[in-house]
Amino acid sequence: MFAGPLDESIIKRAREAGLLDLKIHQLRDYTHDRHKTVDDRPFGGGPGMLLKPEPLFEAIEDLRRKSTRVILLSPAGRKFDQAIARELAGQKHLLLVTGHYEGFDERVREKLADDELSIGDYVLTNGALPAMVVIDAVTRLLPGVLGDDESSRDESFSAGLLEYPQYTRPAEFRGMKVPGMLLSGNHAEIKKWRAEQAKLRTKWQRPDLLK
Ligand code: 4FV
Repeated sequence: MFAGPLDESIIKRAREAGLLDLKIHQLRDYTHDRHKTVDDRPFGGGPGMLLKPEPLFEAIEDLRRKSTRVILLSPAGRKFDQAIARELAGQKHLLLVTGHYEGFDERVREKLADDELSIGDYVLTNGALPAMVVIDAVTRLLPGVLGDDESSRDESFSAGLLEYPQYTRPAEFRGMKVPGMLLSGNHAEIKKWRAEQAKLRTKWQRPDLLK
């Protein structure tokens, strides 16, 4: 699952530049039975399978260092957002534990997790996608990853607001004109107009952000 999304564009460049050291670990390497078993049926019955505690405890205890933040990805986690992405970008080592099947044995959550994140209130087939989302959002905030022209300075959520409307050439398309303010060259006025637009759009589309 991880081959592809993290081997392209900005994330790929960050890895090649040594700004991000990303390793994917095979949980089955932390099993000792012939079938390399990582899952089993839930006690008390119920559908599906659960990730067993032993391989996860061995893997996390093997990979965890003093500065490590062990983060479970699951629908039960706190909602991941830009503020958390900024927080995680300041950490030295993140160990992301991706869910699979119906989830984890509860003892993993109780004993090993420093944090638990959800990327949204919906259920995915596995935790790899949430992990990629977190890796992508955090990596682009690492110093040196985004070039000047790709700055993360005044983008959506940077000031807790949605981004202001943006336009590029042509100045008129099918009778739709770019707002004159943006063609004025008056940067102080443009900055004010953009701040206004960001507030207006947030008020309309995401009033919860203003609260
Ligand atoms: C999920 C989420 C998520 C639940 C069962 C993986 C799936 C399967 N993770 N935010 N939403 N995980 O749906 O983080 O194991």
